Amino acid sequence: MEIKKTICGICTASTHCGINAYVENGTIVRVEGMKEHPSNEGTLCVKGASSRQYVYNRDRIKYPMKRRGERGSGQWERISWGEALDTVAESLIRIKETFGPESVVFLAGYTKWLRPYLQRLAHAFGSPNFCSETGLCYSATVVASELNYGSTFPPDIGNTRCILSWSVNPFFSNIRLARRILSAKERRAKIVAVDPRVTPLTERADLHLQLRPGTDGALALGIMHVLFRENLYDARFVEEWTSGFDELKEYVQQFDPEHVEKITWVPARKVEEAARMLGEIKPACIVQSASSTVHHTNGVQNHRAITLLSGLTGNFDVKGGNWVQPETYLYTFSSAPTNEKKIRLVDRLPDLPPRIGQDKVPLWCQLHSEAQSVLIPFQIKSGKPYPLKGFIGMGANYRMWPGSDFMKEAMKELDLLVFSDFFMTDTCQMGDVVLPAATSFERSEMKHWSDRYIMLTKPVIEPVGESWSDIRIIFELAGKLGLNDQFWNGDYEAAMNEMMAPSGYTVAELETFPSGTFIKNPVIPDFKKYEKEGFQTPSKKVEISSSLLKGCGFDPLPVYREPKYSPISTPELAKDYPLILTTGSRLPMFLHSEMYNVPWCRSLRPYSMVDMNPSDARERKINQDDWVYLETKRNRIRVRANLTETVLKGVTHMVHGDKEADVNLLIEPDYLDPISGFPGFKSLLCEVRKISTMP
Ligand SMILES: Nc1nc2c(c(=O)[nH]1)N[C@H]1C(S)=C(S)[C@@H](COP(=O)(O)OP(=O)(O)OC[C@H]3O[C@@H](n4cnc5c(=O)[nH]c(N)nc54)[C@H](O)[C@@H]3O)O[C@H]1N2
Ligand SMILES: Nc1nc2c(c(=O)[nH]1)N[C@H]1C(S)=C(S)[C@@H](COP(=O)(O)OP(=O)(O)OC[C@H]3O[C@@H](n4cnc5c(=O)[nH]c(N)nc54)[C@H](O)[C@@H]3O)O[C@H]1N2
Ligand SMILES: [Mo]
Repeated sequence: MEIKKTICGICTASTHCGINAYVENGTIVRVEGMKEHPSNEGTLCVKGASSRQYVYNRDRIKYPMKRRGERGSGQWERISWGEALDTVAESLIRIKETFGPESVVFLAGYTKWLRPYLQRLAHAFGSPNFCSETGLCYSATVVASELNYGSTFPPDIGNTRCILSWSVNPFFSNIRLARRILSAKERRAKIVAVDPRVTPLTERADLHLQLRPGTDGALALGIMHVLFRENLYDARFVEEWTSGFDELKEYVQQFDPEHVEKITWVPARKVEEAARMLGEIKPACIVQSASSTVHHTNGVQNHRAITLLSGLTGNFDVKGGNWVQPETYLYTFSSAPTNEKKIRLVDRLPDLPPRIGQDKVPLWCQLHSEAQSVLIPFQIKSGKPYPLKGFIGMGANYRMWPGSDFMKEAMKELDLLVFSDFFMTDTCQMGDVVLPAATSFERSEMKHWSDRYIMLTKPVIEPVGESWSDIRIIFELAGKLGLNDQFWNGDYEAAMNEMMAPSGYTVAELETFPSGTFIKNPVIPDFKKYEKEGFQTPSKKVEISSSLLKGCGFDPLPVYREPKYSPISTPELAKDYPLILTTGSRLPMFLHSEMYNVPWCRSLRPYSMVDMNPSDARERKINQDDWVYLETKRNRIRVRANLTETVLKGVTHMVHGDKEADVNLLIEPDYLDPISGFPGFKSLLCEVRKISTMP
């Protein structure tokens, strides 16, 4: 038996735990967390521990396959890789000649590792339409902080004395982050947690602000009100480095804690307490969610208000506060610079036709170099501003979209649907050609961690069936499309060497560190860089009043507006649908639509459930585990009731990605934030009705 080093590629790019794979006769017989890896130091969560059931799952796609008969009829014919790639390349060239290269969409789902090369393929082919899950995850938070500060600013948790955790549940979503927050707590850092639900983090916090979903902006403005009233803000920073402060001060007059309590349900004295902790304890940092605050129709403006708290309290770009660090590779700062942007061919975008969404969410497109995936189904249906005909999806899942049935129907109108995935999902079932992808255990990839750590993995087993790594699929397809010269003539090692060139590392050197290595020459940014360069905004200042928003006809201040559907904005609707619905809070054993087919994970939640407060249940004569309809104005799904005090009275929660009860059927496809195009996944109105006779 050999112990081989690799990573778990299942959850977030910032975690990806180090794994020891015990391999016997070419088969993984056991996995454990890698002790020497700084990301997890020997630990693994339930998903990583279930790796064998994931890799050797009976749903794995084993061979390239071509559709026989009607789309979606489930009839497939095994074909060779050669035939598969020829078929796809011929169709792509035909579509390109008839409709132009822009009519092909290249989409990466949740998986990150293949993105630089898939975006390169899209742009080299001539299509501006590379897109990903960032159309509804993370990027809107980046846009919000760029509007304010011209950059993002990750928290310096290792040196902080106070953490304002604004809608993160790392015990379920990111165990690496959870461990770092716990270490800070051991050093007696204070924790203020903002979350509408009770979570393992809020239980460990010094103060929990349990707000009504979607009212984050009002809460942040309420905290500002107290900071200004009690002179707890950094007047020198404000004076020297911000524009629009006086208008903001005037605007937040109305957000006194009592008024804020009415909007957000957070007791006034807790708003005051939070402001005092944030204003008085230095340094303090904000830990932001990758998505919860921007999964609202008012998300970008709410998130702007939250992030402004950092500058206003003098915690921006300081040790132990939020520290501006440019991403080095795939959304992570490792201190080893790479050529990622260059390899993505982002600089070609201005010369390519407009991206999907450039007409509808121009500001988001200006600040984010992808097409807006959420808007794909609208463009398929309308054919405007130009038709879409082909779709290459790597790890694509139509249930990601709000109004998932709308996306599914739209996809059926395309001429070509190609998917690569590990598993035969119901999205793959709709395809014309399906390609088997290799998991992190079967491929070689480069990884960066913010612990200033880097690793180049090697396959620990032969690929399952005839699966290939996505990169190999991309490189070979590029060859068939006549783009070999832009793909290092098929040499992945040469590509990685070019990627890593600015860091001074080569593949050959990294191969000598099978479990990875701390960066030898870290490039570490200073603090308070703005003192030399100003901020990367048009005015070089912190734009409390945003010139870019103003230019696009939006409110320049981070004003608070109610979610599009709420008891306050739509009281009539709230009569029929009196409960607030938030969706998609993470569970530790599932990842979106993934892990439901992995027995250990599934056993922890064997059926679909909606979380509701016991008093709401009592009013509806609903008991634990009863079958109910979870219903919105648009649709209903059948689930079982889970009675829990983790949600407030009046609030319900349902996970997303469960194909037996897809909550995205309940959401209108155009229930979106007008600035980012992000869906309002987390502030909806619903009702829960007991099913008395089972259909
Ligand atoms: N196990 C597991 N881990 C994951 C994922 C997964 O599917 N499963 N997904 C990954 C991905 S893509 C992402 S984006 C991250 C997300 O990571 P997190 O943001 O940490 O996790 P979430 O559970 O989505 O959201 C955090 C909290 O936001 C709260 N919340 C809901 N609505 C609101 C609101 O209106 N305001 C505020 N302030 N809070 C609200 C929820 O109650 C929840 O506790 O997790 C990543 N990690
Ligand atoms: N209602 C609601 N909807 C949501 C959310 C919510 O909170 N509420 N959250 C949103 C967010 S933040 C996100 S990030 C999205 C995520 O949504 P999706 O991108 O749909 O996420 P997954 O279901 O994890 O992954 C899709 C597919 O990728 C495959 N896959 C995984 N890794 C690889 C790989 O390396 N190669 C290939 N070829 N395939 C791979 C998986 O098997 C799976 O079939 O969902 C969004 N949808
Ligand atoms: Mo996400």
